Amino acid sequence: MTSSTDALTALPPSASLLSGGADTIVARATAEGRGALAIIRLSGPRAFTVAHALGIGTLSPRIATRVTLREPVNGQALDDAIATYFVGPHSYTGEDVLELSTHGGHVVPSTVLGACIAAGARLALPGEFSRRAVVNGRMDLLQAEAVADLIDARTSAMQQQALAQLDGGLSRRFLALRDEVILLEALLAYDIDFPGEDDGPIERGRITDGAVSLLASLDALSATAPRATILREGAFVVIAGPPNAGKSSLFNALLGESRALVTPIAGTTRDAIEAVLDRRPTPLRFVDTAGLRDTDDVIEKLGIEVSTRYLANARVVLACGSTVDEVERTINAMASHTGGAIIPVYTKADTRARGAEQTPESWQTVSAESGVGLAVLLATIDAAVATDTALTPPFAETMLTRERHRVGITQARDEIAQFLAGWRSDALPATVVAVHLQEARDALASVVGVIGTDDVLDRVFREFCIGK
Ligand SMILES: Nc1nc2c(ncn2[C@@H]2O[C@H](COP(=O)(O)OP(=O)(O)OP(=O)(O)O)[C@@H](O)[C@H]2O)c(=O)[nH]1
Ligand SMILES: [Mg+2]
Repeated sequence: MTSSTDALTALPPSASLLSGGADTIVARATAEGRGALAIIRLSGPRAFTVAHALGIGTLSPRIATRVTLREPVNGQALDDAIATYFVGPHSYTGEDVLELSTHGGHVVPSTVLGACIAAGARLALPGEFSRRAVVNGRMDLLQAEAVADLIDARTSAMQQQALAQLDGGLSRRFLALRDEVILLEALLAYDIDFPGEDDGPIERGRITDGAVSLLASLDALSATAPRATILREGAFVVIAGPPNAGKSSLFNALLGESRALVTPIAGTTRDAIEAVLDRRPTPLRFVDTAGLRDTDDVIEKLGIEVSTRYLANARVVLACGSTVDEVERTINAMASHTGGAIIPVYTKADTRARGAEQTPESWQTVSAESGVGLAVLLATIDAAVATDTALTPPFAETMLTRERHRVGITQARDEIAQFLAGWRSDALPATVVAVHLQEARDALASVVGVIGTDDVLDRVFREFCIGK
């Protein structure tokens, strides 16, 4: 994907930063580099005029058509390509959209892109296609973020989460909460219309109950945020133990690739190395750490400090050792450093004759060399993560995936709490406490993008890549 700085410098000074303007944007939607095909996407009122300038004749909407693309000034052939035309509003952006599937590589896509610009289009800003889709009501802001998440997904759990959000799951949840606020406002309106009537149409308790239950719903949604982070980044599984215990070897074997340096020299790993294993339902983020021991070596000391910090965030600790004594000492050393589950791991099984040392049933015996015990160890880690109460609630379709969502919920929550305090004390007129309900409603609506300001859109789409 192109970096945003190139696009910004290529932007003509007159171009509107807001979408929905009269200009037609173009971008390469596929990644740069060698590949079979590239997609160049255009959106805006001049999309078809640009197509015409490139030598494309009549296109039927939504029918992929083989075309010869030509340089607009000298008519030189640029590519044998496929063009598909979508007439607005029935397109991704809601505008007229032209998609050109060209041959991939470096030269063809960039000359076609250049031809589109020569024919009157301008290079799109990051996320500008999706921004236009939001402004034109084709999707809401949460769905646009889901598009970005789907593209950026590193784990299949994140993929599933993003698809659910794209389908509108999170939007519906936010809008349902907003509707609860609107209901409270309606109930309060009765009270405003019939002030001081003891037997007014609405019992005071009904409004109180509604606000209390709304607070609980907001808290429940807030509580999903850490879980979403784990789905995106993986649950921390820290591999700990004395130097030379075989931690880096185990790390490499579990990930199926040589990521960490392995040597017979104790103290090889100085800095923590992380890598994600895409497990379902919860991805695991393994951390290989420096061996824990007392040392005077400054660099090794720093490494051990880092290990200790990782331990604090660990959901699972693999307490490794190549002797029973080492494993036991590791377990004891871990207990005070972590709140995660500790799984004792007896390493280098291939080096010992069967039954040479008796180990408790609950220990895992593994060999990074032969692969013995790795599958069982992984299943044991999955089970520990599945029963980890710190990771509840479990996977839900609606989770807060960004800080922006959490901030919106927190604002709404604060306003409802202030409303409730004012309403309970009965010290303020209903019209005054009602302002808090309006604020709560607006906070929830702006997360979905039902009401949006340009700076909210700017902040969201800045993170997108070009062509999206
Ligand atoms: N035979 C055998 N040797 C192993 C196994 N795992 C590790 N080793 C050897 O043990 C030595 C230390 O392995 P590492 O994986 O570097 O150990 P470590 O715990 O990461 O060590 P530090 O980073 O120094 O703390 C290396 O020579 C490995 O080849 C195993 O399963 N079987
Ligand atoms: Mg190591």
